[in-house]
Amino acid sequence: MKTGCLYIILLLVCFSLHTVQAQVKEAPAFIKVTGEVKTPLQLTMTDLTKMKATMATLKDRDGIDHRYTGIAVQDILNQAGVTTGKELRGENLSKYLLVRCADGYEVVFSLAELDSAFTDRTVILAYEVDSKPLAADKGPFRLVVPGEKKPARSCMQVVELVVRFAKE
Ligand SMILES: Nc1nc2c(c(=O)[nH]1)N[C@H]1C(S)=C(S)[C@@H](COP(=O)(O)O)O[C@H]1N2
Ligand SMILES: [Mo]
Repeated sequence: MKTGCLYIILLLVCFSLHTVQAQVKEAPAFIKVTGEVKTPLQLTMTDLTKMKATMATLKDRDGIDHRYTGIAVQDILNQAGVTTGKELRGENLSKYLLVRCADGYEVVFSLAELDSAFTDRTVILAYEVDSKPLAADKGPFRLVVPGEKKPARSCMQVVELVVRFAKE
């Protein structure tokens, strides 16, 4: 009898642990930079926090402002040897960045949209919101795209930045 009870309790514990784990699907604590890059990268939280920090403000879907800290996407692309700044001309203007997230959500930007030679708007890969790490279901990394009417391209749980040519 006693062992039967223990067995049932053990089963219940295992089941509840499994359910808790299933609720929060965590994204990995690193991002990959791949595609049309000189140097493919895998950047951890430690790598990113060593780079120059940039702030950006974004309203959530309830209209409340939040202050995000992260790295300018252009700086990350530069580190991977992507054509930015003076190199962003001619056929390179047909390149785009595909941002992939843990839940399968994907958004794209033309490289020019992310480049300070073309725009004053700075898109960042954020690792903190209001001076705190991002929540597990939103981070560890979130794109923050200021100056848009919707926060829909500010994608959460970013796992990969892929650079591609729009034409062959
Ligand atoms: N990975 C991922 N990011 C996402 C989404 C999503 O479904 N998956 N939804 C987007 C949409 S449509 C909105 S409105 C905002 C909501 O951001 P908030 O939680 O800061 O309000 O997240 C955006 N980022
Ligand atoms: Mo949305």
